[in-house]
Amino acid sequence: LDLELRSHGESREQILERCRAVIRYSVKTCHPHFFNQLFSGLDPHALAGRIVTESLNTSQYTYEIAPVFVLMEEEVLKKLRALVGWSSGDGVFCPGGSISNMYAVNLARYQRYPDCKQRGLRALPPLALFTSKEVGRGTGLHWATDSNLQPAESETYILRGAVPFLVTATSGTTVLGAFDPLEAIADVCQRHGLWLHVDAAWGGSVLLSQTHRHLLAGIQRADSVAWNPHKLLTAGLQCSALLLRDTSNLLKRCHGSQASYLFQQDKFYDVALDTGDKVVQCGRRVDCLKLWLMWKAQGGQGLEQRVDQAFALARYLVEELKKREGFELVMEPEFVNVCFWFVPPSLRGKQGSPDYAERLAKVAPVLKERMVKEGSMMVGYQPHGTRGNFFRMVVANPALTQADMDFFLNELERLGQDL
Ligand code: ABU
Repeated sequence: LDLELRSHGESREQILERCRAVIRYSVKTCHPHFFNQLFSGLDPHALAGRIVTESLNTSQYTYEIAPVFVLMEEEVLKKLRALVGWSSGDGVFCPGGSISNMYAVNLARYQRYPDCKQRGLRALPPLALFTSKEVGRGTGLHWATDSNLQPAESETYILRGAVPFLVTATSGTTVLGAFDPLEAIADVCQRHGLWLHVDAAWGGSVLLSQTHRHLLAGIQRADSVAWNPHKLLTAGLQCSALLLRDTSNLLKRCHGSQASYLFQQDKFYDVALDTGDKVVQCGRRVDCLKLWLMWKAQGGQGLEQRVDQAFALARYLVEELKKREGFELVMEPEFVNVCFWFVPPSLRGKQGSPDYAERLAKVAPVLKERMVKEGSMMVGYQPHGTRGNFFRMVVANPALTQADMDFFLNELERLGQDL
């Protein structure tokens, strides 16, 4: 792979060969045996939307250069909000779920301290946010997870120390695919006047399924929701919505900087259509068309079927896995993340031995190396809390069949038969 940039240009044939090399050496994330991330698969309509978006090459920040996309973004956000359970509100597409979550933190803080932009953060008292242990490190106060939030325990935390301003709950955690009990958390937030943000980047698409949307029961009580249709809905990277219940223009008041070269107030159209001041970034990619076009083609019913099919295939995988020697579930999945250890022949029946956990944790990295070097499939692994490395299989690609689940189990057995 020749990456060096030179002073002379190359011929069209050479450029075509460069393109082939890029494709040859890149990971084919749309392949049905790519199980490594929370996204996989290629929807042809979403792809068409992405090609049109790239070709038109505009920025979502002003109506004057993105008239169709400004109107379309609002229509798509309105649809997503309706699935959350809101008939009004606000929102914006962001560059990924973490940025959506960060914006929610900004909004919760700004709502409580509207003068924080003028006074600066040092003028504010120490602030506390509450989140599940799954979410990460930092200064937030944590509750235990596996969907075991104890609201009473959290209330005890709220009463001491810094000023609480925000609770973030998760609908579909990254590794285990767990869903926090939103009704119970919303009760606590309501009692204490706290902003409730739901990180549904992964699990938000479950709202499309009449069968499974109960997992997010209570989400309509949130103040903000992050939802990434580029994950389970395969809209294509990236497509990450931040949805708000707010109708008071909080996004613009919090993030806006009124750049006079973009957001002139004496334009010939309604300047509320200039959405660029809703975010701290300036240029903003068009992320709505791929989802809009896919939705037009599939309809809400087609997308619902995809979600239901993913759940059904994950259940099939779990049942098949249980029939085989050498596979040990980490937990019964709530979602389409199937987490398990592959126990190789040399470790079977040795569960009681003192070095069992240590030896088991070394298995996943070896199998991963083997599958990547063979190019046969790709699945992620990680340690988690006190648990040693285990595989996280993600059943997300709409092209998957039961045969792919069988292949997956057979392939792990084949790759690990000599261990
Ligand atoms: N935003 C977290 C996604 C990580 C993953 O694909 O596993």
